[in-house]
Amino acid sequence: MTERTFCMLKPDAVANRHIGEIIGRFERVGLVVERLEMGMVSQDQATANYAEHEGKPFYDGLISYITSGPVVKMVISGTDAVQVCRKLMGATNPLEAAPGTIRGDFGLVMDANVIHGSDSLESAEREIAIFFG
Ligand code: IDP
Ligand code: MG
Repeated sequence: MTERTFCMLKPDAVANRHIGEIIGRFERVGLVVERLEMGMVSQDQATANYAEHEGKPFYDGLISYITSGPVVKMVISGTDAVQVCRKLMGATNPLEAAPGTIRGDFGLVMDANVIHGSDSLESAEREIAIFFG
């Protein structure tokens, strides 16, 4: 099924100049970058996006990290886009992310794990609304 998902290159990916290489991986498998915007994540967007993690030990660090520098926000579409993006991203912890995945290849630690991607169609709809209105 054709789906739309939300992906975001986190501040470390932008700071380390990996924008082009990472977006290239999505295009290489045949997904389409429908919308793309570079900019800062507002406090409201950060707390809305990560509401499910409120109260966890890493939450405050996560919010300050995601608002710390420019990110690249994207709507990506294509067949099974949600699952394909998650597969390309790899496991949350770069230590466990397989080589060949985005987090496995561009990340080192959980605190700066390169990329965010919606985990379901429902999350995708919600997150696209948060970041693109
Ligand atoms: P996901 O990004 O793979 O969907 P989630 O469990 O939804 O992973 O966590 C959201 C984000 O919170 C992660 O991408 C990571 O940046 C951060 N995070 C999750 N667990 C930890 C942790 O144990 N320590 C530090 N940061 C974490
Ligand atoms: Mg998640």
